Amino acid sequence: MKKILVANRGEIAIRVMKTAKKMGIKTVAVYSSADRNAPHVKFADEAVWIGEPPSNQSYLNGAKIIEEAKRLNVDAIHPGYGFLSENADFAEAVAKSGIIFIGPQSKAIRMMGSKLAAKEAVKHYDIPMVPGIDQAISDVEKAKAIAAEIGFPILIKASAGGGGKGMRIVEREKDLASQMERAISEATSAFGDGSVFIEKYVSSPRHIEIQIMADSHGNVLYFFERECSIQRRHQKVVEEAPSAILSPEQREEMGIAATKVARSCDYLGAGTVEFLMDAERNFYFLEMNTRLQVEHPVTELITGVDLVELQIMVARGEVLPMKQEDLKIQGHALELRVYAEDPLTNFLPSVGTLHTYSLPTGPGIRVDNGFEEGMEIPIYYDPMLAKLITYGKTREEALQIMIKAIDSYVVEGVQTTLPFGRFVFEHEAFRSGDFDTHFVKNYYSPEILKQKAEEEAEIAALIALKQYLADQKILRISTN
Ligand code: MV4
Repeated sequence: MKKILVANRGEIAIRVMKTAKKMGIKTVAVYSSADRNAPHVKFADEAVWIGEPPSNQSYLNGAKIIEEAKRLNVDAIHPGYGFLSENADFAEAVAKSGIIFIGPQSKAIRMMGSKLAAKEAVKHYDIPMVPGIDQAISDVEKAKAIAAEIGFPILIKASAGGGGKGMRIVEREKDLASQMERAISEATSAFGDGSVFIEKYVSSPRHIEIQIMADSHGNVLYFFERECSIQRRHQKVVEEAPSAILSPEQREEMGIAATKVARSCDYLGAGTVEFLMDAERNFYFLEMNTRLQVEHPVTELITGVDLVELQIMVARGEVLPMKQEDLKIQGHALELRVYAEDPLTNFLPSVGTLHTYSLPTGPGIRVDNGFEEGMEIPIYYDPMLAKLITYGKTREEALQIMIKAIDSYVVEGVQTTLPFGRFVFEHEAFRSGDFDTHFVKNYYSPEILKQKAEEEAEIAALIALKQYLADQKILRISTN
């Protein structure tokens, strides 16, 4: 493998290229007209224009990307996350064109992309699942019977959905018919597939996911968990590894369950198996994400592995270079997603130019960044600027480093989620580890941040006044 094309942009494109360079592999960037001068383009050995700014004319145009890859004699394509990363047709087209897709086979992507097919696949592997059904349902009377059996509240989910799209909570039987009708029509228009199914609704879950890696020789390893419960509207904001609440026994149990999910679909490469954990700490398989995830760095920091390097190795057909017993958790890592969004206006995208953009540095700080000072933030794509990741020997140390790093991360020109991150990391519920997926809804309001900003401004004013008065004294003494 001499040359890799990265079919993505921003921080993840740079992240992948860094490892390729380290391995002596040449890199090709792709870019839209909005990204001509973007850092990922400058970072690559070669760069190729693939279309107009809207994603469907550029970063989602698989045919164009494959055409350019062939023209440039590329050996492999890394899809990053988002865009084409979980598009089974793209993975298949890449393979058909004689280029290595750095990821699982299209069959595994397709299977795990359907929640019902995934349930079917793992059925015989003894994986804990939320009580519910594993068949599409459209008959309301049947649905009522099932709901009565598992007990309200129930959750209607779209088989083709993901990230919370097409989900509906039903509290009572009288709402079931109308909610089911809506769920089916929503799923049909959003995914072109109206299949829905029913699960018991787990009311205050934690979201804990396991990183796995599989080679083509039958080896599947787990790289422990990431806790991703701090999210808003299915958008993760803060992640950490390890989870503050898992016991070593449960960690192993979930790890083994995750490797079984990977085996159930003949998985290859990096994948993430998502679990829900209820208040009694029972865990249930939710779905599998067949890509390298945004939050993979926290796993890299606590295990000392380069997940992209492993992806490339197994894509080349090599055997995973370690055994499960070689993997140990060391220390604690936290990640904050830095979005150009305004936490004071319900996280509206904050468009504009990065007049000042200065990243924190120092021991225990890693910033996976895709932007630079002076750049305008394109409106066409996800507004994530960077990921601020900190590492410490303990959770407490990682937290202290994180708060300092947030304070020395300087962004002027746009609003970001940095102050929101500070709010999370300073919150007692987060610090104690006692939180669930409702953290943001339960504890956050813009007023809290506003109040904090005012208090800080007041303190700053008092310090300035004190200094002024002190200076006056000195001046008087020296001029007398
Ligand atoms: C659930 C659930 C409660 N009960 N399933 C959200 C996205 C998708 N991956 C599945 N999700 C959920 N499934 C049952 N049976 C609650 C969620 C959920 C959630 C899960 C993980 C992280 C954040 C979440 C926020 C709201 C709902």
